[in-house]
Parts: sequence; structure tokens; C-alpha cells
Amino acid sequence: MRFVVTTALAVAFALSPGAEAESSSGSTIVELRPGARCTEALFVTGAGGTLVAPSLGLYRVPNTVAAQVVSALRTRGALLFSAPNRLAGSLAVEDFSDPLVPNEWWRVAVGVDTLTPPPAGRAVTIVDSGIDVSHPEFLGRANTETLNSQEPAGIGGEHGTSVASIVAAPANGLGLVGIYPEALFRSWDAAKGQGTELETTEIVQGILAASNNGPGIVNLSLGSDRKELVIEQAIYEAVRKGTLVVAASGNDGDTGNPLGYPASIPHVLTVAASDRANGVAPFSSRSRFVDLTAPGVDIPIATAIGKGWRTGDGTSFAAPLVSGASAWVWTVRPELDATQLFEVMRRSATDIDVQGRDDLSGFGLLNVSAALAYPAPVRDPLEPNDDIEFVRPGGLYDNSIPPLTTPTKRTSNVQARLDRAEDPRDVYRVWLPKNGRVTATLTADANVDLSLWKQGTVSVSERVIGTDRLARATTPGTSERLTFANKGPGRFAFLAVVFPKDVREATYRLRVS
Ligand SMILES: [Ca+2]
Ligand SMILES: [Ca+2]
Ligand SMILES: [Ca+2]
Ligand SMILES: [Ca+2]
Repeated sequence: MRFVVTTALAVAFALSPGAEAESSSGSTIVELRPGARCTEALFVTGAGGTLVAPSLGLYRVPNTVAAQVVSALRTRGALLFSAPNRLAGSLAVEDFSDPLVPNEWWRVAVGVDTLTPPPAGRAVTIVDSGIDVSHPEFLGRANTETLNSQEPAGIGGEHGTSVASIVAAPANGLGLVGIYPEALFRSWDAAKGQGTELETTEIVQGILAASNNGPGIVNLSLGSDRKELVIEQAIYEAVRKGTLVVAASGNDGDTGNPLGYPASIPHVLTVAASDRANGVAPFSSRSRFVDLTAPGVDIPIATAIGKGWRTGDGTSFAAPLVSGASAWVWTVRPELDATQLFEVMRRSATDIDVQGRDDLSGFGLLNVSAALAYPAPVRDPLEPNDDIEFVRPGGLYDNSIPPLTTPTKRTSNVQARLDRAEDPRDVYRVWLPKNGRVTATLTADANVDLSLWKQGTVSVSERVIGTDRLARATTPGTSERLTFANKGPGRFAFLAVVFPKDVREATYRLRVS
């Protein structure tokens, strides 16, 4: 099984760097490599640069010539570092001088034109076709890690380089600036062969490699109309480890609109694409799994082919805006867990298209300043726990989620959430004491039901219903009480919190004793 990257429509036209250089009064910091400090000093001062720190080989270069100076130095291997010359300690909004920033129309659309992104914090890993580490946006970029070898530059790394640039292209006086230019950025190359096809096993390895590095964002600008069990398993493993998985919704909206994966896997933050008018692009795949929208038409991107820049269309380029923005928000709000960040990013979106949530745009258009301020939702602990296979030791998704109650811990309280599309059920292991009684009481902000299932049950899904249910409580209304008298030895069972058909989401408190 192969996945394809989710770039839509062919590339429109190339934008030559410097063609629309901003006439900024600012300047750029340029630091020469130690070996080049004597040989290049005259070149930099001759071009208008001012030496500010001789021991560092550090110059201040007017932005009017910075792109050309940086480019020349880089070509000669003389450049150690370049960055905008910021006003330290000021609250000034970032004024990026990179020439393609004026073409980044998405800055206004997602509300970052008046914000300054933070220094490196939570990581973003793209699992894609690899990046061209010698592209001017990535050569020498700080906070850039490759998790495996990246295929040689050219067509193989084309898509990954483009996606990466939207997240993390630095403010270096060249090309464009990503949404989180100083992001801690990682790349996993899942296209070890030629071209842009990504093998299932390599995607799985990438998701796991990313999540093994601790809580962060994984960007999946890829998709297929077939659900691959092993990718689902890898995503659930990542979710359990506290990773936020972001996926492009797909580009089949005007070609049959099949359900795409991993976009339609629960717990995945699914991103549709919008255009300059803040409308959802016709190609953007729609489904009940879409969470929010980000710009994905006429997006300036880096290209590995020719090591330049161009523009592109596709949900592939919308997803990394959400990934970068999510890492930004998480860096500023480290107290959030991934389940809270998921809710913050989508519920803070600006409503577009049909009023309220809809299958084209989800909750609406990414809004970074709103996400930074959005009240923290209730945590949703012990996810993913959507069926017995998720919580049964040795189950299909054997992810070591601990039981709610045990022989030594007979009472437990949990506050959690459900969502029809993203989190359809919560299943907990609970202890049934020897010849004793277990009671579960629940209060919620919507009608939810409880059921208790014995060990050996395959699924609590109604489609697989059998004789394994021990008890259930389906009172209409927002509270529920289930009690079961166990005859015989102590044993574990499964307690499920599920939706009646007409409910879309719920937050609940559950007490088991
Ligand atoms: Ca740049
Ligand atoms: Ca989703
Ligand atoms: Ca839940
Ligand atoms: Ca769940």
C-alpha cells in the first residue's frame, strides 16, 4: 500500500527570490564563518555592512542589500548565520524582511501578521518525503533535526521541503518565512525511493520516531482512500504518548470526495484548505472528521528542485500552517496537554462557510491569536480508549492504559470528554471485587450512557453486540447510575461511556466505587 502526498493542482508559477523585496528600513545580522572573516570583510563592508562585533565576525547589513549579501556569502560557504536585527525587549511586531513575505497572504488570514512567534519550544515533526537540507531555507538553520537520512535533493524531497518551509522557513533574508520560523523542527523521510510515494511502513516508523521524542506535533500531509491498520495503530500510540497528530483532509473534494486516511482517523486534527477569499477550496475533502481550515491556495513554498521558491495549492500546505501554529500555541501554553491543544486549535477557529461547525471547514479558519487566548478545556485523560481493544492488556492497540480501579484502588474519579467523530467512546478497565458490588455514577452536560462488559468481550460497538454485557444504564438526561453485583472471584471488566445516537459531544464526570 502506498500513500501519496496531498498536494493538489500543479504548481502555478515560480517566484524569484528578491523580485518583490520589501523596502524596509530595518537591517539584518550577518555572522561570517571564522575562516571567512578576513577574506569577506571587504565584501560585506563594501556592500554597505557595518562591523558590530569583530570577535564574532558580526555585521549589520541594510535590508536593501541583505538578501544579495547573504546569498553571495552562502554560495561561498562564508555565512555562519543571518537573522533579522530585532529590537530587543520591544513588543514590536515581527517585521520579516524576507522577500516573499508580502506574498504570504495567509499571515493576515490566520491572524499572525500582528504577532511575534516565540523562540524554539515544542517540536514539529513532518513525516513526509524528506527535506532538502541544502536548500537555502534549511542550510545552517538552527533547531533543525533529521530523524533519518533524507534522500538526495530533487524530486524525492520536493514535497517535504515545501511542507517544511511553511512550518519553519527561517527569517534569514531569503525566500519566505514559515509560520513558526524558529520552531524546533524535525523531518522523517518516508519516501526512501524516488518520487513522492510514501510506503506505509515508513510512515509508521516516522510517526513512532516522532512520538518517541516526547510530546510535540506530527504533521501528516499525506493520504489514501484506504485505512491502513498499522498507521492507525501508530497514530494511537503517538496520541497515547501525548502527541498532537495533524493531517491534511485530502484533495478529493471535487473528485468524488471519498473518506481519506489518516484524515478520518479519530483523534487526528484534520485540516481543510481555504483560498484568498477565506472560502474552502473546491478540492478540499470534506467529512465529519474535518476539524478546522487553513490557507492552502497560492501558498509560497520552498522547492527542492532548483533550490528556489514557488507557490503551491493543496491541503498539504494547509496542514503545516496548523502544525506550526499548534507548536507555537503549545510553546506559549505548556500547561496544556495534547487533548486540550486539539480542542483549543479547532474551537478557537473563526467560523466560515455554513454557520457553526460544518463538514467543509470544520470549526472554521485557523486563528492564532484566538488560540493563544482560548480558555483551556477539560483534559481528556487515558486516551485513546475508544473500545476494548484499546485498553485490554495485549489487545490490538496494547498501549498500557492503566485500569481505573484495581484490587488495591477501589474508588476512582475521572473527568473526560467524548466527541462523535474524534472520540466516539471511552472504555475503562474496572475491578469487580470478589462477591462484591461495583457502582458507577456519571454526570454530564449531555445525555450519555454507561455499560459494563465482561472480560473476553471483543467490542462494545453495537454492531458486534453479544451476550457479554453485564449491565447497562441508559436513562435519558444528564446523569446515570450503573450498579453490578459480582458473584464469584474478583475480576476485571470493561466500563464504557457511550453516546445515544442524537448526541454529538459531551463532557462528563465519572465515579467508580
Ligand atoms: Ca527565509
Ligand atoms: Ca479529525
Ligand atoms: Ca474521552
Ligand atoms: Ca475515547
